[in-house]
Amino acid sequence: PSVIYLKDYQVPPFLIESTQLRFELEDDRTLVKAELRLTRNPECQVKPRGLLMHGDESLRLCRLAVDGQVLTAKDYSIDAGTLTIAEVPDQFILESVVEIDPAKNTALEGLYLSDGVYCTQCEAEGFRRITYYLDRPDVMSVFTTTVVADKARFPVLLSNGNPVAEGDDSDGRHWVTWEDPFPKPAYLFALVAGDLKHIEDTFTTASGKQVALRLFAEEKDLDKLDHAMTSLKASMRWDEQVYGREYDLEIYMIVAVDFFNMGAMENKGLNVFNTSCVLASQKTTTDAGFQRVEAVVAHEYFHNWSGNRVTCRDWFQLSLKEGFTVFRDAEFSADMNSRTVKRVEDVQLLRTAQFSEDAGPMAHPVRPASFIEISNFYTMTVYEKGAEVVRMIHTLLGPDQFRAGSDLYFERHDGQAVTTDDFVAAMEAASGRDLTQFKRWYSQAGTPVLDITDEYDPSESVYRLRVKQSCPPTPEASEKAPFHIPLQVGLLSPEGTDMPLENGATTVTLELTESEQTFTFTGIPQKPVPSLLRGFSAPVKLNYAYSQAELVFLMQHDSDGFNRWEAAQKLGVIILQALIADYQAGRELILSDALVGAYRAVLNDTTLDPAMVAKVLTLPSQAYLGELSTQIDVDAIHAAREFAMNALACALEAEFSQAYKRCLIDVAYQPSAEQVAQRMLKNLCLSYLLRAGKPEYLALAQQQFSDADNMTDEQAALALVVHSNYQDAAPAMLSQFYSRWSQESLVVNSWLAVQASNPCPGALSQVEALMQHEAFNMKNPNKVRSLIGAFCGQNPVNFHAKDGSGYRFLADQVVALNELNPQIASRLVAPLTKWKRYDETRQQLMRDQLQRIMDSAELSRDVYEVVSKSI
Ligand code: B3K
Ligand code: ZN
Repeated sequence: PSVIYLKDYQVPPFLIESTQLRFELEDDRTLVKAELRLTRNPECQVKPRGLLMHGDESLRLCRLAVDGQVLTAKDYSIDAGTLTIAEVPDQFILESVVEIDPAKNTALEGLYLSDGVYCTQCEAEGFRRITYYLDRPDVMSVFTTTVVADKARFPVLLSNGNPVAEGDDSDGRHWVTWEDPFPKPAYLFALVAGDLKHIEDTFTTASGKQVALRLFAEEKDLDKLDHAMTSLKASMRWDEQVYGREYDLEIYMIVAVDFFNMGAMENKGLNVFNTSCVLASQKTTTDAGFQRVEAVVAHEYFHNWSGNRVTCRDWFQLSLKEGFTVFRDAEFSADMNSRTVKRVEDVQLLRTAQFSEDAGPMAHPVRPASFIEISNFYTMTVYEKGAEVVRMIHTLLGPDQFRAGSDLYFERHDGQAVTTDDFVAAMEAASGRDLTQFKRWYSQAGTPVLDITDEYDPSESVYRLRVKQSCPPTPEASEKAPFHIPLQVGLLSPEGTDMPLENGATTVTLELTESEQTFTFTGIPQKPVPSLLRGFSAPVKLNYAYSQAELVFLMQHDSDGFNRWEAAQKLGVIILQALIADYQAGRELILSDALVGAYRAVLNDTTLDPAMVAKVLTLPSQAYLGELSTQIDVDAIHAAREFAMNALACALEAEFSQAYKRCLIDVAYQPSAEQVAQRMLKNLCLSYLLRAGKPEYLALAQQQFSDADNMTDEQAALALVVHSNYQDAAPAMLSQFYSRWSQESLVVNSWLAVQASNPCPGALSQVEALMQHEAFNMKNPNKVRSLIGAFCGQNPVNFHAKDGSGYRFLADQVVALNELNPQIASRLVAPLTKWKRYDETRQQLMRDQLQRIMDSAELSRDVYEVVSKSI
């Protein structure tokens, strides 16, 4: 497979002014007729005689004509992935008819069938599986699409834009024509046909335009669409208020499908969603699920501007739309719920999943410089780190200048396909700031490390922070130039109050630009405790030698909510790292009083947000502790955490029990921030209580399981018991849960995931057995993620079993999936690629399995790229 480089970018020689498509959906094939108005691109220097189009090998060409003249085999050539017409005029109509087979499409890219519903996924390069085309984002065209199908079985026929005509044919078939007036790249094309039902609402935009909102699903799921509708309307209002962006078509549609490679897709006017990101109901969906629906609905809606109206020039610019849109959806969620909780959750994800990507063989900059398969670059780095980069611009510019920059960006580039440089240029122009050095965040991979020391001079009342920045080597570069890093800082007095700094502000943004810098604070009357990297103002690792006492102090007094949580995490890290070392050395494990005392104080403080109490009382995760280790000792980390949690449970049993009772809710269920917080703390308390060693707490969990009127409480009780020492109680609860929910596919997914992530011995054979269960389907990505993905990603102790059984299992599944669905196969393989982080025996076992995959027949580009780069 060949490597594609950003530096080789060239403007397209041809443009497509208009695209007319006609889909005839038949049982054993689909006919796709395309009529494209092509013209030479005036901006292209070269004038090739011929035309090169993208088209997957699976297309069966039936007819090809230029300006009505049918071409014969001598006029064109077809090879793997392209069709070349030897000679074309400057402006012409290209007609083609191809035959495709959606029913056989298990890759779920292009046009495929999801449980009897036709749907499409074209980003990034799926459109070339539908017809021959210039399938690149800088070719934007106006689309008119007619869909023809059997009326009884496919009553609903949808595509992008507004419906303009429809009719019935005499043979029981019908058709609908859709017109999308906004030029778009082919990756935003969508088509849906099926027996779907919908709910409907309207939205009136700020300028008074009426928009019809229609959400489609199978009839049995129609009662699970209200939350998505509420979220959609809230997103539309928020984008008007915060970014001044209005919706632009007469109709906005969302369709829920069960077979989908990722969360959702922002096709113009016709989003296609994984059911897991759009359906929600009290009985079947957890609070986290509700929040995910809200966030993903918003994310896809926000793409209408950041992605669709202004799109990417090429796929190296993917973060232009994804980083910005993730930042936008994160701010939306923060406004709708608790800002601090949202920030904590995002940082947890970034510091585990993204930092480990940045430290692994697939590390790449936010704007990658090369790729083999673009599908492999829909990553935590492009999305989440990309969002952090936009957040840093927001921090450096402040909200008003950032908004001015965003306005200018949309004004300058509406209807264009542009680059991350264009985005930054708009921010620079609107603010007058020079972001030249800042742009290194787009081109250099790796997680910067800040080493900070300080000194206080009482005679001069001066406090100094010395900051060194460095960045480890990554595959694209071993030497890194210094980053421009906004470091938000506050100083706490010994009484725990914020000291006034510049102009009386209590938080200042230090701008790091050099590898070593000293920042001096004058007029500091006493030695302060620094609160560093407030709000996690940059995606970096920070080292500062806090004492345990200082961390407890910050937990109690820091005015920055994020850093109060961070202090608890840091305290947890220090204590757990000591326990890990004790475990490794065979010493007795003893829990520090400091942690018990700090936890007790937080648990007894009823003025705190219960969600933040729950976050603070959750020890650093296995994944985060692994990420912080030079060599990951899975068993020691697990043992240390288990010991600490058990000891905390015994020491604070009474407090946990009281807090559990305080959090019981006696009013009707709402997925509101307030109730979500109470359930979160309640279930955290239950998790500790189950470790206190008293059967009465098992009874409490079982009672919560049977009495729950919502999925959050029901599922928490199930997972906690299944993962606990009460192994005898688990099977009955699991089978009760399954028989209750066997008809709810999404709930069954959580049932699979609870078993797959069970740290108790025997999880692998359980997973293998479940692969034969009626509930499992290797062709459905949600099932694969819930079972195989959860075992390999969320069950470190079992996945990393010393006999290599977990690794062998994963390699088997990757080989099987490589044929069915390369994108899913390639995502799944990630845990094996991190082999360098483990002990020598495991390293060898993991590499053996990577090699086995490598040696297996016919690797897809997706799997080939990831495996070859990590061996
Ligand atoms: N843009 C899509 C992701 C497409 C992934 C293609 N392999 C979803 C999103 O980020 O909104
Ligand atoms: Zn997106």
